[in-house]
Amino acid sequence: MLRFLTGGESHGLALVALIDGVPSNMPLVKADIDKDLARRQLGYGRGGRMAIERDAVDIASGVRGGRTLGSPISLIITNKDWPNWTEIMDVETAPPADAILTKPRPGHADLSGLIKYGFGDVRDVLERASARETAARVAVGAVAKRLLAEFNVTVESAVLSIGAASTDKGVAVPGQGLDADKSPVRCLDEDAASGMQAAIDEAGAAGETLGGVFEVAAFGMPVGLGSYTQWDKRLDAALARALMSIPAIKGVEVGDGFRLAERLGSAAHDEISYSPDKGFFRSTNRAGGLEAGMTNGGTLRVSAAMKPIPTLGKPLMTVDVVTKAPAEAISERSDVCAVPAASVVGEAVVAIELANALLAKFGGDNLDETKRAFDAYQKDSRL
Ligand code: EPS
Repeated sequence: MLRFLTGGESHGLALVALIDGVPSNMPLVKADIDKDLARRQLGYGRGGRMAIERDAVDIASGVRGGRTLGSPISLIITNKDWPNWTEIMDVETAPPADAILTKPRPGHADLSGLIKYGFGDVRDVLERASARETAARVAVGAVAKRLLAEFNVTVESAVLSIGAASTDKGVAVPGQGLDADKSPVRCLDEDAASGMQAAIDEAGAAGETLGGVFEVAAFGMPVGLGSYTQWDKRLDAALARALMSIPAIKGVEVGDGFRLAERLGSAAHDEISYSPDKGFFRSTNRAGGLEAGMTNGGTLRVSAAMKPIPTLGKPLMTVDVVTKAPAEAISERSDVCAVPAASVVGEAVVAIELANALLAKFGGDNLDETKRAFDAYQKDSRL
C-alpha cells in the first residue's frame, strides 16, 4: 500500500513529503515531478507568491540511478520566499510583537485553529493551513502518476466553471488535459474561458475572490480497483475524501453526481454491451467509471467544487481575538482565483488514490512483479 505524509509551513524553509510503498525499479527522475509542480503554479488569477516561487523538488531518498529502490522516497521543495520570512518564521526566536496577527479570517482555519491549538497568533495556524501545502501533494501525485503510467493509466483535468462562467466540456479523450494546459484558466471551451478571465478581472478589481468547479478524468483504468466488500475499500469514497482534503473544496461529484438524483433509473445507469475486440463496454458513462465502489473499466470521472478563497482584498468583518472588538479580517497577499491550480492538485490526489488501489490489488515489491500480476488479471478479466 502507498502511504505518505507531508510537512512544511507556507513561509518556512521547505515543504517535505515522505512516501512509502512505491515498488522498486520504477523509473523516476526529478523532471517527472517538476513538470507538475510548474503546472500547479500557473493559472489566471494567482497572486504575488507565484511570481517568487519556481517550485522544484530535491529527491533526498529512495531513488538511485533514475529508479526507485523500494525504500521510502523523501521529497523536498525549498520555499524561495523563506529568506524574506526568517525573522517572523524563526524556529527558535519569537516573532516581533508587531508581526502578530489577531484578526481571524471568516472561512479560513484561523479562529478554530487558534482555539484548538491554544495559540495567540493567527500565523501559527495559517502557515500550515495555507494551500501552499498542496505543492507537496502534487509532488507525491507525480510519483503516483509515474507508477500509473507503467500501466497505461493517465490522469488529466480541466476547469468546468469559475464564478458564473461555465462549460460542460470536460476531458473526454486522453491527451485533452494537455490542451487545457494551454488555456490560462485550464478550460477546454474558449468562450467560457474568456468569461472566466473577465470574471476574475472583475472580482480582483473589487477586492473579491472566486471559486469554481474542475473535473478529473483517469483513462485506461482496469476493471475492479476498489471493492464493495467493505466500506473502507470503496474507491469512490477514497476519492471523495482525497478531493475534499484539498483546501477550499466544498463538494465532490462522481460521474453525473447530483444530477443523477433528478433522473429516472432508466436514464441514470449505463447499459452493458459486448464486442469481441472491446470486451464488455458501456456507451454512456453516467457512473463516472465507478459502480459499487469499484472501477468498471470506463473513464473515471470525478469533479470538485472550490469555494472562493477566504483571504479578501476587501475583508469581511471579524473579531479581534485580543480586544474582542469588531474588526476587518486580516488581508494577506493571496490569489483572486486558484481553481486552475486546484485542478492540478485534483489530478495529484486522484492519482495517489488510484495508485494505492492498484497496488492493493496487484501488490509486488518490484515493478515487474506488479506488472506480471496486472497482465495476468487483464488477460483473465476478459471472461
Ligand atoms: C499558495 C501560496 C500562498 C497563497 C495561497 C496558495 O502564498 P502566500 O500566502 O505567500 O501568498 O498564494 O494560499 C492560499 C490561498 C491560502 O488561503 O492559504 C500556493 O503555493 O499555492
